[in-house]
Amino acid sequence: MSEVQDLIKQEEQRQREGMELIPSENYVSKGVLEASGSVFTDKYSEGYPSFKGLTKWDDKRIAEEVLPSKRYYGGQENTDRVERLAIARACRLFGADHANVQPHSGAQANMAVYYAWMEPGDTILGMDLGHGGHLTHGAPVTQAANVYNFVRYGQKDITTGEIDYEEMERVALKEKPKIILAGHSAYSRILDYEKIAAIGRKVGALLMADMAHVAGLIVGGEHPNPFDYGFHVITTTTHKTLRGPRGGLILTKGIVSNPLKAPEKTLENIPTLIDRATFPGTQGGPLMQTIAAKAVAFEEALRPEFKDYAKQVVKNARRLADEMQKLGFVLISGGTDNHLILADVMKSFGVGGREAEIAIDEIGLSLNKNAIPDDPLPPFKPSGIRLGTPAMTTRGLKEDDMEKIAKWMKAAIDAREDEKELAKLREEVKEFSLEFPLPSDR
Ligand code: DSN
Repeated sequence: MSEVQDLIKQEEQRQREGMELIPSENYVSKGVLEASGSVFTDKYSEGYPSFKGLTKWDDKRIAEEVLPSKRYYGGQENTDRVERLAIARACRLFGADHANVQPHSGAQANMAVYYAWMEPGDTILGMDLGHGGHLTHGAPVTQAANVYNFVRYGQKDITTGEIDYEEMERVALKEKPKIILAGHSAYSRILDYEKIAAIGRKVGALLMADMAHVAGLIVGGEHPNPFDYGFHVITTTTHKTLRGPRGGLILTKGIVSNPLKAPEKTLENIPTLIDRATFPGTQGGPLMQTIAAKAVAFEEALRPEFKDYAKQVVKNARRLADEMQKLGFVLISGGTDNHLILADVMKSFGVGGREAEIAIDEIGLSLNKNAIPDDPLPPFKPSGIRLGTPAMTTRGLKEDDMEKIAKWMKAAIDAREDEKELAKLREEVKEFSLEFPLPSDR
């Protein structure tokens, strides 16, 4: 135990003395951290709580009212109430009819949707991993790619990030996918949900949006909500821009019915189909400590100040992109409309993404190497780096601080073989970072 405690202390120190630039990471509040480490971790709660007679708008009543439990184990009076709170808050955040808060991760959430709606061999049209899509959108190394048939769309022009919607439509008409999947993990523009939905309707596909990266921007009002364009399902993680615990979430439109009875496979039954596909379809017991932490994070995201946070994330990213370009970084899609930046460091400075990641890490700024679209280099030594502003913005950094961050990154790349210079830069980053306490230290 003492070794682990030591490592926790060391990680706290690393986080305090550096800045997190990885766009899929964030720093959670004390409340989220406490719920994550609470005694809910001890509880088995297979099954779902029901809302019988309760509205999703009255947290006070949800927190107080104990209903007969429908789970497979006893002792659920608190787990039922905490899961109901998480569900109700998630629905309010995204304008969903139903939420499944049990997926252990974004990957589990996506698997549950595929399993709920498709048969082995059915086709999904998703964004190419190499053009910004995600592993779970059909990378050949995944289990899903061995069960389902993935076809792809990508960017038409990587200098602007424009998606090739004509190609998307052509592929959709030819392949008749059961699901059209909008979403990405390394793309810095905004998808045209209206166009995607129109294509989906033409071929009768389920419209699914994997919003893991931009979920916080959607609830903060900075990005469009796919539900407003007729999407049927949104999956997301809860720990990126949404700033909750590490986990997954599935939001649906449709009729919620008893998960113990198999409903017909229709669009309106999607909420129940997905509940059944999550448990018992693809998961066992939910992580109740994480569900409690999700409930805390969702309440934080419902507060008006979360809108200010989301706005600042985007402002910071735009400014950081500008400052990086001034220093010679070549950016994929020429800039950003969200929280994320993808830079081709090979083209910019003749340096690989891996070397850049190591040098920048060396001075206390964490980001990740990343493939650029149609990267000629292999995934472990790609041409690019990926970074973003969700975590820095939580620490309290504003637009003018982005100039410093961009300069430090460039200086680290330039000094990548100069240990003395890297050590000097590390001290500067440390001094700066300590001025911005972690939320859990405030
Ligand atoms: N690994 C996540 C990311 O960094 O984007 C996606 O799951």
